[in-house]
Amino acid sequence: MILQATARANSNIALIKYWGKRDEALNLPQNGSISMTLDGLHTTTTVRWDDALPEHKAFLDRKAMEGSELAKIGRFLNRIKQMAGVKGHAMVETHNSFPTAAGLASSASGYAALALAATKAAGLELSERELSLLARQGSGSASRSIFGGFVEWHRGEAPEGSDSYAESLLAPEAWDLRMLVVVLEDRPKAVSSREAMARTVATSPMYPSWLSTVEADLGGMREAIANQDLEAVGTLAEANCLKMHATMHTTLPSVIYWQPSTLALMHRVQHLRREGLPCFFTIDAGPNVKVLCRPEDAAGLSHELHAVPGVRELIACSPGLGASLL
Ligand code: 2P0
Repeated sequence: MILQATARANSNIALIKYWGKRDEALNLPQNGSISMTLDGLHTTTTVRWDDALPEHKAFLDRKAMEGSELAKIGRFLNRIKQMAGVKGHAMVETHNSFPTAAGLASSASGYAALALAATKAAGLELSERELSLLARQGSGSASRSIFGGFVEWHRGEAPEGSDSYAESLLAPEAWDLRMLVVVLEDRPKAVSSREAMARTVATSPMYPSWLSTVEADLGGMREAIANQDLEAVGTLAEANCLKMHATMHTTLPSVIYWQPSTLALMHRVQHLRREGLPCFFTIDAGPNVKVLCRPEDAAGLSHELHAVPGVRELIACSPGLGASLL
């Protein structure tokens, strides 16, 4: 018997970051996080469960996946196989709408699309909350990509993770703003975000400060999103991002994802803001910079940021939809 389904999920960018795990196997976070799901940066995944397949196979943009990446997908698929009681193995074909080499996070959209396609193909009808719990086990940030618009992933307390799932804070159509994803010239990441998080928790003297202030950041961000207040969202997001990077700059050995062009963009954004343009940056575990602004400022700001040396590509994203079947 052959069972097949296709799903699509958008990527997301955290405004209050997920940084540090309390359980590495279950991807349970040390702190809650809040994100915006991005329209236009998506992963489309088809899963086919096939009795005759002797092992799981996965292709990313037509290239066979192998090694630790395939093993990780295999563990995720085995969990679904067990839940659904399906026989055989899965054939996974996945495509990103953005170049994987651009250094944009694809694990969030990837595991959200995979969770939906693989469970649907296996005959399971999971709620959004159940999908979020499942996607989290593939990649923490994927728990948020199940939902559209503005999303909070709860830290939870339960040791087995049953209360660590994401929920919608504000629907994508409720508030129109832009996140400009500025892609910089890049080389392969020296340290994975997984490793950087673990190192931070283990060695950064700044990490306790991160944990002691993140609840206040989450509360402020919830309120700022409810009020649709760009100034408040942007100010908090920029400060939270800098605080996260301060924890990783102070690990042993330190992790510095910024390139000279990253810093140039940070200065440019702050300079434009001083001149009266409401724009705010956030940066994840890599050199690329994301800039929040009003829709009416997006074209002019894109033009300004493109002029910064080292900028390779700029993608303007609106709040996007949650994961869906195709
Ligand atoms: C985030 N990042 O909240 C934070 C901010 C990077 C910086 O989630 O190990 O791929 O798969 O749970 O979700 C990137 O880490 O990590 C991330 P795993 P993930 O978006």
